[in-house]
Amino acid sequence: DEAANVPAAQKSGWTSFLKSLASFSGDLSGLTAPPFILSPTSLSEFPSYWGEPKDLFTSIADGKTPEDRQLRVTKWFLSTLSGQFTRREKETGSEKKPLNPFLGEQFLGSWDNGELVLTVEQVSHHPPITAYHLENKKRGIVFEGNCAQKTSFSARMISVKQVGHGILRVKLAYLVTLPKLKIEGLWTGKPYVELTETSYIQGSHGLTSTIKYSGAGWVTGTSHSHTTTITTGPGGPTLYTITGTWTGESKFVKPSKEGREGTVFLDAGEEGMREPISVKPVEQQGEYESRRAWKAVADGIRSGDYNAASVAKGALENAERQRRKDELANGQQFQLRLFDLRQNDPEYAHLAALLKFKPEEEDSWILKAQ
Ligand code: CLR
Repeated sequence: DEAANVPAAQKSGWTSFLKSLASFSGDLSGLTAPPFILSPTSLSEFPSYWGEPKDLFTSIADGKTPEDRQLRVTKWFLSTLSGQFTRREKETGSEKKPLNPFLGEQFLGSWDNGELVLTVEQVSHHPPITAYHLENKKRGIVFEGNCAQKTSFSARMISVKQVGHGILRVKLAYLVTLPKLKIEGLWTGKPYVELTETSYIQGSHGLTSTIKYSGAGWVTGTSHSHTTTITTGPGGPTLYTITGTWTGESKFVKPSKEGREGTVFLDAGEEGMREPISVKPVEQQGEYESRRAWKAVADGIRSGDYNAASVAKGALENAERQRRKDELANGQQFQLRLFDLRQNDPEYAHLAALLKFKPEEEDSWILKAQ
């Protein structure tokens, strides 16, 4: 029996779900999955992973030189990955299908008593696009961006291309591109994420971090591996090389400056380095805030009352459809509440040009917090 992790009563549902995947490409949000694989958390909460290594994020502002800052930005980025891509599976035994945010859904929270603040808004429902803004005003540091996913299915895996990018500003600006992911373990009913290919961090001063991902049975044979170089520009001379896993330890290796070879750059597995976001109690949240809006659905999934969850989900989705119809009938357009859409952002164009990176059509705009 291959699907050992699928509850007996849901095996046929899982099989037809996998079949529907095989003939599918686009966004996964529309697919109906069996209950055991549903998560009670909305995708609008995911940008909080960027803020969890809060001290590494804030300390980017302490960087003294462009090189020092490039190392700090790279360290913070790498330290977010195990939260983003392995923690859910570690905690619940498998990756699950998050709730699909409604248009205008918000996720608001903070760290350090409101010093580091996260603002998230779902800016498109079809296709799903999430905008986020993470800021420590006191330290003058902002990370802002948008994310969407393009999924396809092949070789028993879901491939997820992340569309979107973030820009980090702390005196200088950094363009952060996002890795592609593969969802493996589908046949056994225990999906998990592996990262593939390459992502970049391009500084406006010219330095480039190139992060190459590999997994088990690939180059290093170890899952969740990366090799990162910091160069004077795309294809330029290498200042630092860092290798290891993005869930555990990474070390400087040859070639690196200043005799750092062999020393530890980051231990992403370190206890207490990532802190979950603080969010207001549901009763005090606004009507568009994620956990308030999805409460009945999430409660149903958590307690195993999938019928209640699906009734609540249907009610929310119908109300949303009705809102869109009303807007259409009144000749109105949905107004974003927390972000503004800007076409052809010059800062992004400049950074992308430095990276010799051709932004994709759907990614040539940026969302800025209002
Ligand atoms: C969202 C943006 C975050 C990084 C991130 C982490 C995990 C990804 C998620 C993104 C998008 C949704 C995702 C998830 C892993 C699994 C889940 C791809 C990119 C899919 C939709 C679940 C499929 C599960 C089926 C097998 C049921 O910054």
